[in-house]
Amino acid sequence: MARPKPRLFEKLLIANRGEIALRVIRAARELGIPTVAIHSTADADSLHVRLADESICVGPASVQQSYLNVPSIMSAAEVIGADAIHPGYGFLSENASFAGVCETCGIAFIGPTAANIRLLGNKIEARAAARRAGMPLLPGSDGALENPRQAAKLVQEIGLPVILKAAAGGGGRGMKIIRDTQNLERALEAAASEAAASFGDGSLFLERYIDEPHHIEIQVVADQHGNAVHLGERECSVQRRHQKLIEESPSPALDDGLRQRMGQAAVRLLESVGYRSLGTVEMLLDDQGCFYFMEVNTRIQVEHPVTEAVTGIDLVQLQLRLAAGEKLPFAQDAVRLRGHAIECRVMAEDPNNFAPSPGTITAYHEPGGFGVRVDSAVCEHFKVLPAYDSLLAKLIARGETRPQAIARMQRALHEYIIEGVRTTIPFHQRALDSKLFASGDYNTTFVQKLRESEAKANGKKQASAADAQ
Ligand code: MV4
Repeated sequence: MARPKPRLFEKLLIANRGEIALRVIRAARELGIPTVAIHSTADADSLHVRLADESICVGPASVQQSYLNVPSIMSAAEVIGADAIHPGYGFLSENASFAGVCETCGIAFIGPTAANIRLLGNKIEARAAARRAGMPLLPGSDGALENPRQAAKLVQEIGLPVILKAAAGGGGRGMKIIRDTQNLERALEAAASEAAASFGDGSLFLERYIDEPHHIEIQVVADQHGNAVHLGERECSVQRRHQKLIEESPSPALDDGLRQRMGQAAVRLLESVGYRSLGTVEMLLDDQGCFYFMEVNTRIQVEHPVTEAVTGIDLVQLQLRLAAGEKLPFAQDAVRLRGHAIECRVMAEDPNNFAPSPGTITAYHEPGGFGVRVDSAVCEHFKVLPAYDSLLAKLIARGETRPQAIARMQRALHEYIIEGVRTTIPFHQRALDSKLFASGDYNTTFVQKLRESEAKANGKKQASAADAQ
């Protein structure tokens, strides 16, 4: 009788909620790892609590007192005997001191080291590491800006427009585009004080601003033995105010040569800093096919399922194995990207102005069928609470080709029934029906261009309706 393989971990605490908590529970269960859900008082009956092996309340509804409450979460981990914590995304997932507390307590943080997070979470340090690793950078300041005179001299050398970014910012927070130098000094002061107020660090850097770029990210996986591999890219240009709405892999903007160059640059950067776990290197791609480093995300990302769909790799199970010290089970030349995947983020928001739409879901039916995946924690009588983010579900459609993936996504969007709150489903239907999306020739101006084309079409309709009267 073969002895049962030892578990990777004795008990995994998931320090998150919603669909990503469910995602981690599913991956852990298949690996035979018992799971513990933490929850706020508002989430006592939620699906991730019901599907975990154990659960423990860590505080009241407010995130500061529950999902961000490090003393309460660490006490829960100690009391329940967890030897590993998965932070999911958001919340504490990129909090270096939380990762450090886990390391100090001898609890495995399912992610990179605290040192990786600290270095790459500082955008100035990350940019310096990217430069040392030979990754293309946009012309910009070498380190933090010292004073307005230095900034003005740099702007003269680089040329307008430039963008000011906070070292402790990221994901669009703490950014200011400068298109003329009239009020450069005032803009610097405002950006520094906003950054100090928001992030506790007013350090700024600047770089040349690319108008209308593609926002491309490369998924990298790295073990604790110095091996790192990239798993292709995700096109993330369909976004509004830095909130991604639709992602796809592969990107229609990349050919194999560009994919290889961007992937190798991303791997080289993360290898150079001794990175471990999953990591995503965000890059800007201009209309000449040149790419530039933007930032590194040191967590599993919302949009990881599109990479899973085209690689066949369960990224959360891989992340758990890597955290337990296993070596990467494949080398770069074994990675095969096949087919095409699209993800639509179904948010409880108005489909036109994206205003949050809290409330109780009164009717719910998920799409399904071949090539359709729904990652969601919505269940009967689900309450969309203003205290938490508005993501209801991620709808992923996979096809052998991009047109097939689009058609499947359109079919799935029309099957989705969600009543009681407004959702972004009508936005996704319009986006996937648009010629712009079908062409694949879009960038970060997609949402604006879609709106313009709809206004034009409506204008024509109104004009012809007026003519018809
Ligand atoms: C940029 C950029 C153009 N030029 N940096 C940084 C955070 C990330 N989420 C978006 N970021 C950008 N950095 C340079 N030098 C364009 C973006 C960008 C963006 C900027 C403003 C408004 C929407 C945007 C959407 C995607 C990317």
